[in-house]
Amino acid sequence: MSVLVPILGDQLSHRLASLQGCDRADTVVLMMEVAGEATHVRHHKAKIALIFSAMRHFAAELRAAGWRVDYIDLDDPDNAGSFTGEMIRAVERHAPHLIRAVEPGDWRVEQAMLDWQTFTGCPVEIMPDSRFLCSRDEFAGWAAGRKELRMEFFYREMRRRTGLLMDGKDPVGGKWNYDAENRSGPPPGLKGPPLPRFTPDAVTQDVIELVGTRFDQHFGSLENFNWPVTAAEAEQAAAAFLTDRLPTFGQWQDAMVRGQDFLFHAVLSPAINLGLLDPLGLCHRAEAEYRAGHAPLAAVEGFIRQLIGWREYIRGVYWLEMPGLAEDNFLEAKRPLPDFYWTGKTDMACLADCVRTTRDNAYAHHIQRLMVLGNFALLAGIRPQEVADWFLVVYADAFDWVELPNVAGMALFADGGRLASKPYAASGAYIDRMSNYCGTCRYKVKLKTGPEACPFNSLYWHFLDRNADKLGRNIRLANPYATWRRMSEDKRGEYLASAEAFLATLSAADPGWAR
Ligand code: FAD
Ligand code: DLZ
Ligand code: SF4
Repeated sequence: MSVLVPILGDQLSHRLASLQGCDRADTVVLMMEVAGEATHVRHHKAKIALIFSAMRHFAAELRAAGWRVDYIDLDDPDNAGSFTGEMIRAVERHAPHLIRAVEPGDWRVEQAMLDWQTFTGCPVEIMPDSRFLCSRDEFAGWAAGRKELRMEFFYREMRRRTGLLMDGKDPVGGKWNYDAENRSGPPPGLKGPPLPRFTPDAVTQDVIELVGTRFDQHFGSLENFNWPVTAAEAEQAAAAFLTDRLPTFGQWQDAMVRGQDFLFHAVLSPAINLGLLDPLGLCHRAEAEYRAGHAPLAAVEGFIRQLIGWREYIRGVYWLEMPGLAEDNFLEAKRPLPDFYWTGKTDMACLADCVRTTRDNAYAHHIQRLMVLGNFALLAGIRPQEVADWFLVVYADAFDWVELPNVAGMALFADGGRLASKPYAASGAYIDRMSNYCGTCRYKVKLKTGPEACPFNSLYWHFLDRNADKLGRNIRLANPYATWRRMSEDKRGEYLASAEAFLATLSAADPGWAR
């Protein structure tokens, strides 16, 4: 009689709840490379390579630590191609008395897990994922009775709970949030320090070859593969961030520079989401940098807010709002995703650069995702489900629990404002202020209408106008709506006609890129 412990590709932590208290002699750890996970949406090649390589390295570490690991390769001729199919086969091989799993990061996978007992005939225990600070139940308790879920209030509770950046009951420095100090546009020549290099070892090279062959039609490049694939490599990446980039992380957090793909960002989200890095440990180390005088408070608070605030909050929202969140479309957006999201072929320099870094690195930083790629989809009225598929495919850090609330809630307002108090809609002026994109663009950011004008400018007003019945009473949009109403009818007509003319030039993407 043994316990079967399945470990999924984003559960690669030695402290995983399901391993705790298990007797190594009596436990079989099951790890499964299954085509169904790579193709339910057609993930970026580098993301699949990262996950398979990290899984293979983690299996080797478990074996070295004395665990018995049953590892199913993608190329195994008997591979069933799905988690459930592999669970059935594993129960036949090992005849366990219990399957002990940790809740997955995807509602779809949890639905499958809930059926494992029926399909295998073996009892299934699903444990909370203790790698998060706030459990699903705790978040639901916090959210109960609140009409709007604001991250800021949740974050303060997390600060109190963890004691991070606290002086007794008060926040260090007297303020909870230093976001206002983290919004500088880039000066000419702004460059981030180089990222540490992780030369692919034999395991990673094998996986890169496998992915290049099996998933050659998927989006994205494998050429620049430079992700940490073990906890030790992730630790090197974290150490480099804390010394080289954290001190300036805050100031340039919202800046975008053409060709500068990482600037001062952590570039740690894939490692954190896979389980190779402990987010709370990172926060303590960031706080230590502040206390030692190596990094300013605004930068450290900003970083800690992302991890114990945004990351935990986003996960809570996902489980609270699923499965409805996946179908939400408050603004009734219907336009298909434009093909340039896949090809990068657009005259809009900002979008072209964001798609390029996405294709080359399976990475774009937060403001590129929110204020360029997301903002365009919001203003142009792209169907949220197509946008969410795109975001889930293209980023190495994208898992449903974190991608979907960020896309549907934060970027597209598809949840009608449960997550954000107003849509993150912006015209070209914002992108111009925060980037050096506009100088190289064939469109003119200062022009408001006409074929030479930046499309974001007319799309912004088109968005407000067509959604006036849904957004017109939002107090945070009172100023832009007042400005819109003050414009002459001719001016408004010019904006709307310009936007319509631009929208008519968009060609729809082949949906086969995503599914
Ligand atoms: P940094 O900017 O250096 O931030 C530090 C860490 O904070 C990140 O590593 C991440 O773990 C955490 N973090 C910051 N913001 C968020 C957030 N909004 N939600 C959750 N965690 C956050 N993040 C993902 O991990 N996976 C996704 O699929 C994803 N999709 C996104 C889609 C959209 C439309 C938007 C606007 C944001 C999305 N994010 C996603 C959040 C954020 O953009 C990424 O976490 C960040 O860009 C990762 O890069 P980094 O490690 O350099 O982060
Ligand atoms: C994303 C992904 C991919 C591409 N492949 C696998 C896999 O073969 N085996 C595995 O265990 N996990 C994989 N994953 C990650 C899962 O999709 C992820 O664990 C679930 O979506 C839950 O977050
Ligand atoms: Fe983007 Fe408009 Fe600037 Fe061109 S002018 S880079 S489209 S914001």
